[in-house]
Amino acid sequence: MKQVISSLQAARAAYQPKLPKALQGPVVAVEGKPTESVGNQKEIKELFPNTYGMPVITFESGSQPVLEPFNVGIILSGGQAPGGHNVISGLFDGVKSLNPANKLYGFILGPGGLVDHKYMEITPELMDQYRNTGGFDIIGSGRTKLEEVDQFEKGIQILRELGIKALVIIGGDDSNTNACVLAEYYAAKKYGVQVIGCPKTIDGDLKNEQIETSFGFDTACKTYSELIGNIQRDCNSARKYWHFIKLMGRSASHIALECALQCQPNVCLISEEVEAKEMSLDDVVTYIAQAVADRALDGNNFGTVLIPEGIIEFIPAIKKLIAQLNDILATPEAQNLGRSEQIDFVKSHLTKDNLDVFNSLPTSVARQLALDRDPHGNVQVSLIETEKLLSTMVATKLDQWKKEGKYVGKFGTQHHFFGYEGRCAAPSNYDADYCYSLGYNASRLIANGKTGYMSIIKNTTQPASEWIAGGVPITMMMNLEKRNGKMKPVIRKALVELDGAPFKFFASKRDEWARQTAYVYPGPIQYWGPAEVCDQPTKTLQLEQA
Ligand code: FBP
Repeated sequence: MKQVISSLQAARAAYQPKLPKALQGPVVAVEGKPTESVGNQKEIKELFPNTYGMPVITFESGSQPVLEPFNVGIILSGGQAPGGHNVISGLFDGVKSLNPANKLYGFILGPGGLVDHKYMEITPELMDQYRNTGGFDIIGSGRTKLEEVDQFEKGIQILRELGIKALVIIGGDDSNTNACVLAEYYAAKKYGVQVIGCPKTIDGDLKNEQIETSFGFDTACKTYSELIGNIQRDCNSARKYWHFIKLMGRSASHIALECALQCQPNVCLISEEVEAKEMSLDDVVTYIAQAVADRALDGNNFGTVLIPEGIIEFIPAIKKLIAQLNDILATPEAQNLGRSEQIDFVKSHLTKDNLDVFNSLPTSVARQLALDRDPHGNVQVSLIETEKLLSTMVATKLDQWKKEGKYVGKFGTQHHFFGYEGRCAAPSNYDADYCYSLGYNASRLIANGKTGYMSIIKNTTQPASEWIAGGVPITMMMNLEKRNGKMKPVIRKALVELDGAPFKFFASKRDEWARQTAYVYPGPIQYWGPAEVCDQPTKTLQLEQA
């Protein structure tokens, strides 16, 4: 189906994303030393005998061997993130540059498309409609977990039928973990199909020494920051509301922190700090209420509060409760029950401490924690209205303080949840270039016969020509963690580091931002204009790399 396109989209379609210098011509793969996983080395090595210990790869200018024509498959997995189409266009251009007869097939609606044999060829005409656009709609995405042998075997049938030599899986930590399991399985079976991962997620939590940032984080944070800036202008104009703004990011608070660095709100909660300080829900509420009361002393009955959506899971008492709920829900008895029976079953199996916490939560929150899980076993935090929960509890506390003569202001509230608004935004120049490079680079990993690797692009705070392209073995990022009641090999999630430069900078400024009105209004993403306006990476990345 041909899309109806806006004039901005038409102008953006003509944008040629930048590539690192090394990828602008033929490459040679330079191998580093053998690697170890970040944790549980012995167990991970046993689980991945064919893909463990491989070296980190860096591409340098060199000569590319001439290859027979081959076909490649691509899957978009999990939540949308700006730049997905550019990974595909980079891969498309990369495989075509190796041999124009090469074909790229997209599996429809995520990993399920591979298993159910639903696919389409990505033709040049189709590709050209999606260059530099947001969204994953070219082939769609899905959250089916690829982890069963039966799925892998169904996958190999269609891969063979289509003559596919390599599969590229674009996903977050869970999807790349599954990509690695698939790579290992196909390697062990000597099926001759390579599997390459690409680091995607707006959450920003798929990063480590080798991966500077996951794609989409830059655009999503800039989109939310524009909206937060607009709210702050409104807030500072009317001066009558406290805006409680929940921001996506299932576990880590990277998005909230980046938006705080960009917008300088009055309050920004960081889940990792809440956990480290062992704060209770009441401590969190008191912290916000104090900021409200302090500003009221200056006559400022307005403000902004940023809340990471995963905060509830980081409050130690609730975290303990969720861990036990996960174990209870993983038992066969629990899985055969209806939803209302499950609640009773869960309650009858909780320890006294956990039951007390469970009973203290509003019913809707307790039900969310107890029942709804995504296919990877995660609590669906985006469905919990934490912004309303916290503002209601702050209002109760302020009423109490008013009675005690400790608070003199007025407390009107508005609520917002920014998540889906940013996940399909048209990629910023940074994400357009970064994603295109990740995809193009994946074609070079394939050409060099690699499997079980993730495509990586580093040095991205420098101009694109100086970016460094290569690959990291996925096993290197793994350790064992408990999932659905069992220890599983998974890529370690990167949470906000409290001794890292972005958090430290925020912590050094937040008291000033809390009391004063020090708002910054970042405005919309710009595509054309001076580099300091259009091409800046996130503040998080700039502080990390400084
Ligand atoms: P990924 O980790 O798959 O990229 O998705 C992250 C995310 O956008 C979270 O921020 C959010 O909690 C979740 O997806 C929402 O999931 P869904 O798209 O299924 O509603």
